[in-house]
Amino acid sequence: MSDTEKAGISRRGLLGATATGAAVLGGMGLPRLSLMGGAAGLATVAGSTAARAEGGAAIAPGQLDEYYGFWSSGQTGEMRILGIPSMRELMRVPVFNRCSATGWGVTNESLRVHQRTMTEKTKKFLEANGKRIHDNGDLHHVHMSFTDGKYDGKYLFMNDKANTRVARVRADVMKCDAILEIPNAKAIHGMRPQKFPATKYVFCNGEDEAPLVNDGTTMQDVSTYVNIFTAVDAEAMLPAWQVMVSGNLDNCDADYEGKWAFSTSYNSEMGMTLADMTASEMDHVVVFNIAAIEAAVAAGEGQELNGVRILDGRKDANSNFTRYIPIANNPHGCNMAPDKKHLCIGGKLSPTVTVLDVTKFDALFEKPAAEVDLRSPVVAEPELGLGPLHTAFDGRGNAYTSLFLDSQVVKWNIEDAIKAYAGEKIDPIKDKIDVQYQPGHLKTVMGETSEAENNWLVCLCKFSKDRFLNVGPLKPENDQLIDISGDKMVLVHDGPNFAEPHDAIAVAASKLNPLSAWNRQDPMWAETRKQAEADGVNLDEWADTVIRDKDDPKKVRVYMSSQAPSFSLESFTVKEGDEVTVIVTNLDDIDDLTHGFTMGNHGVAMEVAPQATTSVTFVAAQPGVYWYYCQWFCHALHMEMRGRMFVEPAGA
Ligand code: CUK
Ligand code: CUA
Ligand code: CA
Repeated sequence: MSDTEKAGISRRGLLGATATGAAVLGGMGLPRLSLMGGAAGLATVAGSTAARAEGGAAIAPGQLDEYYGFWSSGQTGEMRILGIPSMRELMRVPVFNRCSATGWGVTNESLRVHQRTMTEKTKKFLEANGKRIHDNGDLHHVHMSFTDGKYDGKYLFMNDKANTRVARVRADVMKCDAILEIPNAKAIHGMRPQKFPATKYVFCNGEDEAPLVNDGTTMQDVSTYVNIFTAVDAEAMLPAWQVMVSGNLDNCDADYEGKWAFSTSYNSEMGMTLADMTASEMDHVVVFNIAAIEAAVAAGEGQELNGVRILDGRKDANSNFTRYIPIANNPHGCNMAPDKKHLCIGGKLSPTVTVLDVTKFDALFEKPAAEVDLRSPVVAEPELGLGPLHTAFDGRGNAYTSLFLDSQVVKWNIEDAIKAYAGEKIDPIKDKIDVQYQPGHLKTVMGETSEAENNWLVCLCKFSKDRFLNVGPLKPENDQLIDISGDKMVLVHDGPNFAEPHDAIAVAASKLNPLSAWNRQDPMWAETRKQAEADGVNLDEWADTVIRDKDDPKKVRVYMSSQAPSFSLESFTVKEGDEVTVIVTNLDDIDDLTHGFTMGNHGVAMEVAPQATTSVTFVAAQPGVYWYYCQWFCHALHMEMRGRMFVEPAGA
């Protein structure tokens, strides 16, 4: 429940109130969501209706949001943190991308994260292309780790469809600490953490099919193609097991009992062309039986390939690992309701959402698949509008489905839909609202957990068209904030966003408590500290040592400390062609005192946050003087925080 609801005041009522009312309410224990009149000078969350245009919900300067919003960024490859309800962007966390500001993708610490679970094949492939890592990604889904069906504030997991990867961000420092390239699968799309009893696994859908042994020998023979479902060990960030399935895998979710995972499949046809992929009347939802899979893995069933045990859960294998529930052709969204019972499948090509009662899944596994009614868990199938993609939930039994083609969000009641399916004369649709335009995912506050709230809905629109000043042929997306506290949905904010948030989650601020300074012993630089120790350098003190490697004289390590407004070294000398590693420890521990290290004309820059040790390796260019400087504004004398690298001719 939000502060506002606890205070017994409807937010909708507040939205129309005056500045005077705000002052009064401000004294009533409403610390964050404030009201405003036109002249109050606050950052307005503009209302969409005439009445609300005069005022709106706002977060005043200096006031904090009630919720963290974790946003995916699609092809940008990073995770973003927004405040809800202000929709202010708070931070960008580079993950699969190369970040100019922080040095992610270039610093040694980030390269280690990237390379930790890279296959030999990938390494060879990248080296052949003159690269050390893939520095692009397609990050569609970001989800937090769970304990007992609730967000536990520990990790955030995210997928990379482009390079078949899954990454983890530590919520204590909001940095990525693991990137796993999943073997045997292709294009990780849908991805969800296990909800109960805790996130032991992260479930990962392989969207594209390929030969199981993908070595070029059977490329043209599509009968050798398979799709792979992977469970990743969330703590080790290594694959735990895989299941071969019939049909591709799109979105997925997990139940509240730790028994099932489920995935939508839009290509049960295993077609290679659009015509082939939409040929059937029906596709399916795959239900994965976790206990049966774990038992088979423990018994050594199936086969091992690239270090992972793979079970055959395809249709004609008649295993007890999977069941295929027929669903109208080309479904998309896969959303488990906070009532712990109902799974909602977005019809996409069909105007319906199919509601499955997951407590009826046990019966599907009691007999061979051919002997059970695979549609028996269907308890409702309301017709909601055109292009239903994803569904979000509040804590009152309502569902909110995005209608891509209709450019609307439809609010409907799950129990009413079940009654209507059973023959009662009742309309499950409660409200519809136009959104701008073409929505994909939509999110309520903690609606993917057992703690769904009833206040906000974020709708991630794929097109903004005319909603903002024209910025050229490439337009921003539009993340809209909708007030769902009352019977009618009310649009309260347009939030332009860069390519291309697919998904987001909203987490109560109380669930998280990120650090303001790094721990010196953080595993992120354990390796660097070990090297420093071997070099006889104490990183906890003012360090100003330049060391040439005894075994490999081309390698130079430059140890520096930073303390506003200076580096411990005003200059250092290397030779042309040397492989130079600069290690900077920020001895400042004051809140927000981040330094940086940029080496001029070497393509090198990195963030050095309070108490952090970061390092970067580069090859010294042609002889001459190169200035390095702190690029993170830190002090009145920040411009003076610089030094010289002297590069001597190689032969000298
Ligand atoms: S998918 Cu993008 S709108 Cu990748 Cu979750 Cu549905
Ligand atoms: Cu240190 Cu700017
Ligand atoms: Ca299909």
